[in-house]
Amino acid sequence: MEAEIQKIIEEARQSIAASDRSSLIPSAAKFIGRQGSLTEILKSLGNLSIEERKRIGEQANQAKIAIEAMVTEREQKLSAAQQKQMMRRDVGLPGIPPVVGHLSPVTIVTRELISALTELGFEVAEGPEVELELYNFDMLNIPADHPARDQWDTFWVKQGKDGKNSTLLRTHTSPVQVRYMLQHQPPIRIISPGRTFRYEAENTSHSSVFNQFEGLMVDKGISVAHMKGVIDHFVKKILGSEVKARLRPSFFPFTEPSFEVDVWFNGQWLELMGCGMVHPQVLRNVNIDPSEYSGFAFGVGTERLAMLKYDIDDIRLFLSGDPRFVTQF
Ligand code: FA5
Repeated sequence: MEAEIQKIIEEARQSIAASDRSSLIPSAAKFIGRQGSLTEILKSLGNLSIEERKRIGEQANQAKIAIEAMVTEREQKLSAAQQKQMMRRDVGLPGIPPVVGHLSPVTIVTRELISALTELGFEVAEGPEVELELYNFDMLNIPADHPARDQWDTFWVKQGKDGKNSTLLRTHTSPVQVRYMLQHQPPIRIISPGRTFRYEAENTSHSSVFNQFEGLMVDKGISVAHMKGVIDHFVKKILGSEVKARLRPSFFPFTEPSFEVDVWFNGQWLELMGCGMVHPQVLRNVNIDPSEYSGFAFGVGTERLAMLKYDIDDIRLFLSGDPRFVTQF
C-alpha cells in the first residue's frame, strides 16, 4: 500500500503539471476526488489492523495534503502566466469604435444658412441671450407702452432703476442689429444665429425656447428687390428650387414696409420669417443717416426651417431629448 501511495503521488505530480486552468480540477479529482484513487485508499483503512491503519492513514493524509498543495501551486502559476499574457496585448490595436455624437437638425440648418449667406458676403455677428431691454425693444422702436411688447412677452432677468438697464431673455435676434450698427457704419452685411425666448403658449409650431437667424444689410440704394433676391437665394438653397413660398404684407415696429415669408407645408402655409426695410427711426437711433442709407433685415425661425427641410411636424420634439428623434439627422 505504501508503494501504491508513492505511485499516486508521482502520477498526480505529472498530471497536475500538465494541466491547464480548465483541466486542473478534473486532474486532481482523479486522485483526491470522491472516487479518486487516494480517497479509495483512505476509505479502505477500516479493513487494516490498528497499527497499519495508523501508519498508512498518516501516509495517505500526507499524500492528500501534498496533492492539494500541487493544485494550489499550479493554479497560481497559470493565473500569473495569464496576466502576463494580457499585459502583452497590443494596446495600439483599434478597439470597439466609441459611440460618437451627431449634429442637431438646428445646427445643420444654421450651418447651411451661414454657408448660403457668407457666399453673398455676409459676416457672422453674435449677441448675448440675456439682453438689455433697451436693445431688445426701445432702440427697435418698441417703447414701453407699445402693444408689440405683449406679442413678445418674455422672461425678465433684472429690473433696472428708473426703467433703465433692465435685462431680459431676448425675444428675437434683432437686438444684434442695434449692437452691430452702434459699432459700425455702412456698408453692413451681417447674419446672426442664436437662441431666443418667449413667454409662449406652446403647440406644434411654437416653443418658448427656439432659435432665430437674423440678417441685416445696410448700404446706399438697398431696396426690397435686394431683400427678395437674398431671401430667395437661401430659401431655395436649403429647401430646394421647387419650394412654394409667398411674401405677405405684415407689421414690425422696426421695419417699414414689413413682410412675412410663408412656406407651403403639410397642406398649409407655415410662417418662416419676418422681414422688411429697416425703419428710418431705427437707423437714426444708431446714428446712421436714413436719407443716405437704406437697408433690409430678416429674422428666420431656425426650427421652422428645419421642420420644413426634414418634414418634422412638431417643434416640441427639438427639446424633447428623445434619442429616436435626434439621431435621425
Ligand atoms: C421677429 O422675431 C422679428 N424680429 C423678425 C424680423 C427681423 C422682422 C428683422 C423684420 C426684420 P416674429 O415674432 O414673427 O418676428 O418671429 C420670426 C420668426 O421666428 C417667425 O416667423 C417664426 O419662424 C419664428 N418664431 C416665432 N415665434 C416662435 C416660437 N414661439 N417658436 C418657434 N419659432 C418661432
